[in-house]
Amino acid sequence: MKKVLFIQPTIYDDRGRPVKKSRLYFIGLAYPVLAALLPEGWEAEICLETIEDIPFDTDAELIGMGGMGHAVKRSRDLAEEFRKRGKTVIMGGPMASLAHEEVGKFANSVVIGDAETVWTQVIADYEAGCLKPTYNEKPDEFTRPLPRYDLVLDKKIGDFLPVQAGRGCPNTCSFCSIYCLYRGNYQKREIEEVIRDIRYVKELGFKKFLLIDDNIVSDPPYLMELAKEIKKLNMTWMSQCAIHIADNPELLKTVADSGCYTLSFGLESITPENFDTIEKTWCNPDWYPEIIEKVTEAGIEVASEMIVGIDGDTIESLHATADFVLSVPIIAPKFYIMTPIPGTDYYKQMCSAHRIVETDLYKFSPSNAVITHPNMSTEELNEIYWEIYERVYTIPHILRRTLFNRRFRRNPRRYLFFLMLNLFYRYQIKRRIAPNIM
Ligand code: B12
Ligand code: SF4
Repeated sequence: MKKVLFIQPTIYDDRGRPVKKSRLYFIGLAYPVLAALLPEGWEAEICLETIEDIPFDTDAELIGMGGMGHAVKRSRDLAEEFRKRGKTVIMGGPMASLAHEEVGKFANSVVIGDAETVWTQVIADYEAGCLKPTYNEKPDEFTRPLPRYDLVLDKKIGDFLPVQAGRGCPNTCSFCSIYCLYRGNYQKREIEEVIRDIRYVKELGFKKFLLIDDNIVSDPPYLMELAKEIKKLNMTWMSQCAIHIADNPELLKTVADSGCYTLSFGLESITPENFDTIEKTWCNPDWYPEIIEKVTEAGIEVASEMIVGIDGDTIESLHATADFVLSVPIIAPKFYIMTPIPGTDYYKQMCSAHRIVETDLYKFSPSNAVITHPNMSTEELNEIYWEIYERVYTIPHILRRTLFNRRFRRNPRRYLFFLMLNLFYRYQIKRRIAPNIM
């Protein structure tokens, strides 16, 4: 048997050490899918570096790797080490796709975009000795076999598995990797196929799953039908979506009834003029308190993602952002410094405006300002980023969000989980690691 070793690399901390954890709650779906698509005669192994040592002396001949955002720096270092050892390294995933020229410098081959239709060709070309430097084929339809979850089941992962219904998003936010990869297209799988995967997750003994779609409300009638089918499986789930879901009370109720208990929203900012800058003009922050109230009242907790340092921000508006987050029932608020991800439209704009001050692409992290700002210096922006986090993650605020939450009695176990999550984020903030479950 020939073998591919898929590595989900970890990330470096601010002292350049690979971050290690005792448990990895979120696992990606790419490798269980790519393993399922391997032709006969090939076997696969998955290494989750955050919780496992890299088997450098592996008997695998192919190494398959991704790497998200600035975390691709770790993939580069691992790729170089494996190539010294005579292995062939294939890279893929969103970052490799958007920055394929850079990634191509250290990988033997880069798969740009979704790999379902091209992966068997990649393997065939490798076996024939004619691996191409890049592969780029857009699948017409979105279908795939059952993911090889069995390859991760004996690892220290969370109590849920990832499932995907659709990919891409109809919106066109200029800073977003998903817009720049899918250009406003939303591709969805047949509902029976998605339910087949969820049922399999249940058969494996899991009561929860993570719907890893970019925006589950991209096609509301589809989501309505999917949620009705999910309900029959009696499981709980979480996902991410645009705020539009709150405009449709029937859909919101159906999604909540189907077992959805957390949705993450890209709220981005409370400064209205910022939405023109990032081309997310359909968003109005004045609606946020009502939307958050509607979603939590439906029984779904709101997690939020916000950007710090869009052009319209001032030091005052950023402090007001922290006040806002503390004034509404958001269970897990997260912040990111405005970063032009290579390959995105926003990156191109920043390059043309000569506003990028950091030349090392691998330092484009969510806690490091890399572009000039009209109203503050990069140092001020970096400082205020951590100040906001410190203010939002004090022990009293964490307790208010979780244990003293008026919804606590509905499901104490759930809020104990959120308490642990908030404490974990606080622990990371104290160590100046941008909060993430990884
Ligand atoms: C789950 C998830 C996580 C999890 C698990 C991470 C992991 N290492 O797998 C956690 C929470 C830990 C995480 C962390 C981060 N993430 Co993340 N994450 C996701 C999410 C929601 C789903 C990933 C997934 O499983 N998708 C489903 C699979 C099937 O799709 P896929 O990964 O795209 O894979 C397909 C193709 O891309 C390709 N492919 C993918 N990998 C490979 C590898 C090879 C060898 C080949 C041939 C092909 C291939 O084939 C697959 C089938 O078509 C995506 C959003 C998204 N749409 O993907 C963001 C996303 C990938 N994350 C992102 C980012 C920025 C991060 C962080 C840097 C966040 C941060 N600021 O700290 C960290 C980095 C952590 C790390 N160690 O690398 C960005 C990446 C942007 C970019 N330009 O790279 C995304 C796109 C979110 C977004 N909208 O911006 N993430
Ligand atoms: S709504 Fe979210 S996923 Fe969709 S393009 Fe905008 S930022 Fe990206």
